[in-house]
Amino acid sequence: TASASIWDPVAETQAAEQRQALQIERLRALVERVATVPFYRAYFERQDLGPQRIRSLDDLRRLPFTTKDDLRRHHPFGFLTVPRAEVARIHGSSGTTGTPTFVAYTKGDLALWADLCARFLVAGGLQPQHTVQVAFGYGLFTGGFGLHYGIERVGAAIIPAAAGNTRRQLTIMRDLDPEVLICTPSYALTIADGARELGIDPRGLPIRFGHFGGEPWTEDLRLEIEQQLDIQAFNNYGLSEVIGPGVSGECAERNGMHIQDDHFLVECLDPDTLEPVPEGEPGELVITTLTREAMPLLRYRTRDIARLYRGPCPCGRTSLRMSRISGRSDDMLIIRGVNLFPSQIEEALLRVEGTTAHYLIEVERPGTPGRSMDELTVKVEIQRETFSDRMDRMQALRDRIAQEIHAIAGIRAKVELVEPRSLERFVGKAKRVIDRREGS
Ligand code: ADP
Ligand code: K
Ligand code: ZN
Repeated sequence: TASASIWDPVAETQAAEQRQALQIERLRALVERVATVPFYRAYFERQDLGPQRIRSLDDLRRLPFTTKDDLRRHHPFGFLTVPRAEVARIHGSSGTTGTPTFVAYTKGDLALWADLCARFLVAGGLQPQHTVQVAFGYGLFTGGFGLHYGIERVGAAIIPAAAGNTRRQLTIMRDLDPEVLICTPSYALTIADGARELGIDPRGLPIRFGHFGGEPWTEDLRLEIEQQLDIQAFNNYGLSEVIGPGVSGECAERNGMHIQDDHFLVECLDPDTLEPVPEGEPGELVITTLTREAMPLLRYRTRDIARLYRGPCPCGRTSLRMSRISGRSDDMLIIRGVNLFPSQIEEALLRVEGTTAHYLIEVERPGTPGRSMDELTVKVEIQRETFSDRMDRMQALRDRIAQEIHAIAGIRAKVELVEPRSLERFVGKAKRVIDRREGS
C-alpha cells in the first residue's frame, strides 16, 4: 500500500485560515502582475479594478474569466508577463479540441511544477528507491516532461519510455522491474491487452502503482485496471494552460484529488450562469493560477466538470478536494435533448459481464434535415470467451448493455458487438466519439 508520507508538510497540512491568508496575499500580488497583460488591463480599467480591491477571496468574483478562445486570440504570447528572455520552456496543449495553444514557463515555473508533481506522486506512494516507467508522450504535451521532473525531484529512477510501442514497454518492464507506471488510463489498458497478446499475464508484471491522468476515466475503469494489472491506480489532474499535471492528485485514501490550492484557486461554477454551484454539486472548474510567473491566468474556464469538497482528509492534508472529472463540457453530447458524457457509456459497459472497456460512440442524424432524429450507436468489444455463435446469447448481451446505458444515461442506444481487438487502441488520450451530425 501507499506510504503516508507528505512531500511538503508545511504547505500541504497548513491550517485553513493560514492558507486563506496566503491565498489572498497571492491573489492581490497576481492582480498587480497581470495588469501588464493588455487583455486584463483593459478589463481592470473598465471596472476600476486593482490590487487594492482584493480584500477577501470573494473578491475573486470581480475578476474576468479567461477562455481558450482568449488565449487563441492573443496567440502565441499575448498573456506573457515576463520578458521573452526569461522564458525557459514552451509547451502546448495537445489540441484535444481545436487548434493547440502554447504555454510558457520561467525557470521558477518549472521548479514549482516539478514540486507539485512530487507532491501528488509521493501522496500516491512514490519513494526515492522506486523505478518509474513514464509511458506518457514526451513533447509539447505536458504529461511526459511534467511527471519526469517531478519524479526526478523525488529522487526515484526514471525510465523515459514515452508513449507507444507497447511491445517495447513490456520488454522494458520485464528487464528493468519498475514498480510504478505513468500514462493515460486508456494506455494502461492497452498495455494489459498487449501483454496478454504476447502470452504474458499482466498481473505478473512488476508494476505495483499506477499514476494515471490526462483524460476522463471512471471509478469502474480504475477497478478494471487494478484487477488486470494487479496494481493500485491513482488519479491525477491538470491542464497545460494552467501548468500541466500537478494541479491535483489523490492521496492513499483515494477519496478525491487534493488540489494544490496554495498555488491554484479553483471555483466550481454553473457553466451557463457562471454562478457557484452548491458545494458538492457538479460544475465547471474555473482556475486562477496564484503563483505562475510566465503566463498567469485569471479564472481560466477549463470546461472540465467535477465536484469540489472541503473537510478533513485522514491523510492530514488540508486542501480543498475535487472529484474525478465526469467529462468536459465540450465533450458532452446532446442526443435527442439528453446530455450524455462518454464516461457514462464506459460506466455502463464495465457493469456488464463479458464486455471490455474498449468502445466507440457514433452519433448520426439520418433522414431529411429537420425531420430526423439523432441515432446513437455504441460499438463494444466483447471478450474472446464471450464471443458465441448463438444468436440468442449475443442478443441477450446487447439488450443487457442497452438496458444499462438506459439506466445510467437515460437514453436508448443501438448496441453493436464487435470482435475482440477490432477497435482502435490508444497510446495517449483516447478518442471515443464520432459525431456525424450536420454541423458537428
Ligand atoms: P487538451 O485540452 O488539448 O487535451 P491538455 O493536454 O492540457 O490539453 O489536457 C488537459 C485536459 O485533459 C483537462 O482539461 C482534462 O479535460 C483532461 N484531463 C487531465 N487529467 C485528467 C484526469 N485525471 N481526469 C479527467 N480528465 C483529465
Ligand atoms: K499520470
Ligand atoms: Zn488525503
